[in-house]
Amino acid sequence: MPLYDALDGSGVRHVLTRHEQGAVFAAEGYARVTGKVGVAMATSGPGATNLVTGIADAKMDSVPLVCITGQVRTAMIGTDAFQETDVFGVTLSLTKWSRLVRTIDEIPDVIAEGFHWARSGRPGPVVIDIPTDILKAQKEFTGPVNFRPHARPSDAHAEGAFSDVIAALLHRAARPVALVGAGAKLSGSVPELRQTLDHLNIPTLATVHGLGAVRPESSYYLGMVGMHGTHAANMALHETDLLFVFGARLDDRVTGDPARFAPHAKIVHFEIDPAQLDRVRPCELPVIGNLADTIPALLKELRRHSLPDWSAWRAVACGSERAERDLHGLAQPTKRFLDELFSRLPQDSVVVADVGQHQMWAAQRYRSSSPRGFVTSGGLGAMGFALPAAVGVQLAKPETCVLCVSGDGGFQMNIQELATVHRLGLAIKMVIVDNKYLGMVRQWQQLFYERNYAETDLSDNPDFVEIAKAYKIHAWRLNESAMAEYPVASETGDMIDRFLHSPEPELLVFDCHPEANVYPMVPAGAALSEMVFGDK
Ligand SMILES: Cc1ncc(C[n+]2csc(CCOP(=O)(O)OP(=O)(O)O)c2C)c(N)n1
Ligand SMILES: [Mg+2]
Repeated sequence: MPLYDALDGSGVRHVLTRHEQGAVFAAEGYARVTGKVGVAMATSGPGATNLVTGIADAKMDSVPLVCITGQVRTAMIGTDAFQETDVFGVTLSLTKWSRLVRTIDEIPDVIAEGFHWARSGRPGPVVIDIPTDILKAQKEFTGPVNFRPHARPSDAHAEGAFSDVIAALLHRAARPVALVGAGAKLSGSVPELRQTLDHLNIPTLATVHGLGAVRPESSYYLGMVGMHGTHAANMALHETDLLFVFGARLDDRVTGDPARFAPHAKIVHFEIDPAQLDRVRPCELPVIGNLADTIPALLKELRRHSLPDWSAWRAVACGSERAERDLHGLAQPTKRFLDELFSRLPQDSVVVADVGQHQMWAAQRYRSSSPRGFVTSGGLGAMGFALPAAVGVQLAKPETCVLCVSGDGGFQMNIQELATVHRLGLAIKMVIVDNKYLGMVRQWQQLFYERNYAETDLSDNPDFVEIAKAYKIHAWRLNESAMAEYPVASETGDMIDRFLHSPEPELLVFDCHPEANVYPMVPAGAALSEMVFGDK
């Protein structure tokens, strides 16, 4: 209350969500599209613990976040006071940096240092816990703030230092590949990365967070890697003998069986966080630093060397026999629907996806070259992320079309944020891919548990159109039969256009086949070369 009392009229814009998890995901949405620090606040105890999932999510996906939590008064700490939780302790393993404030004098420095750690190096979450007596105390701020970040040695030394090694590796390589992760967009080095890739002209792949960093129309681009990546991308990884990794941590959804990941490759890893190196196996050459420094240095070196002729390898890796292979028919209408939506989106729109089958279909169909245009909870995979994250994205970019794609399960995890959407009049375009299942889990039950769909049936879903109405949000329903004709009938197309271009919030419920599956797929424990393309 003392903080809210002071905030009122302070000029800082505060957005009230309906659940603290909504607040932290909204702050993440804001941070993910702007690169600026998102801030979420919550009261002590249950308010603070409701932030935990968002903090874990920000840690996994390198999102700059400052969470400010209220704490019981200093004298009561450790007494099991009313609404006391040791938030510092609870979030210790999830934060980059955290602090329990003990005196009012610390506040300016703690805030400065917190924001510094959230956005410096590999971005991540910070927690600042402030007891209520300190929030109530008054003191004139006379400045200055004493905190000064430690000067880091310049990354410029990377220049030259690795050129000979890279040149030698390149000249010995017959099948080089580039893998692009989140680091390119986080560091703001996408233009330089694209120049580098154009120069290298080698088969190039993206992780889910790398989508948009590579121009999808580039002749050398093979699409997304990993469990639901493209056949071409995964085979290129399996065959490569020299792998450039640009800002990706090689998570297990990317590598498949780590023991059999890129088995022939020497790895050159461009990475800001040394802790992410050698996770799968030792790399031949780590290039530690901000990609904004190391990629331009690489490009400069590359331009001084002539490169071998890799056209035969390019022809194999990008060849038509590796074109999209998905022999599973039941998901076609949903994929067409997403294609239809994405192709009608205005340029520079942002797609926010929740977690599950719809997320993977959306990632597979996403074809934009907007580096921060695809927002999803990748590392943690937190259902309920999309709707509140879309709130944060739309607040950060009021003029941008924000398309939120959720599942019927995940949408119900933060459905209360429809009230925030309505209250703020945010023109978010919300889609629920309604397959009446916790679909991704059901898919695994079908494939690996003999179709025992234990506790994944959502056939008693509420009527989402009626729910939206109760929140005073316009809603529609579209049956997958509308996608039987392709290209779609003009009325369907017009309806999708009206939906996307409406100045109001809109919800569109798409009825998806309950047993539609995501393919291709690398089964758990398999190598990337062991993809399956449809149901047995
Ligand atoms: C908070 C949370 N709980 C559980 C899971 C495990 N999980 C992953 S996908 C999924 C099903 C998602 O169902 P739905 O939102 O309907 O999306 P669909 O897969 O059907 O498209 C579940 C339960 C998770 N990722 N996050
Ligand atoms: Mg579902």
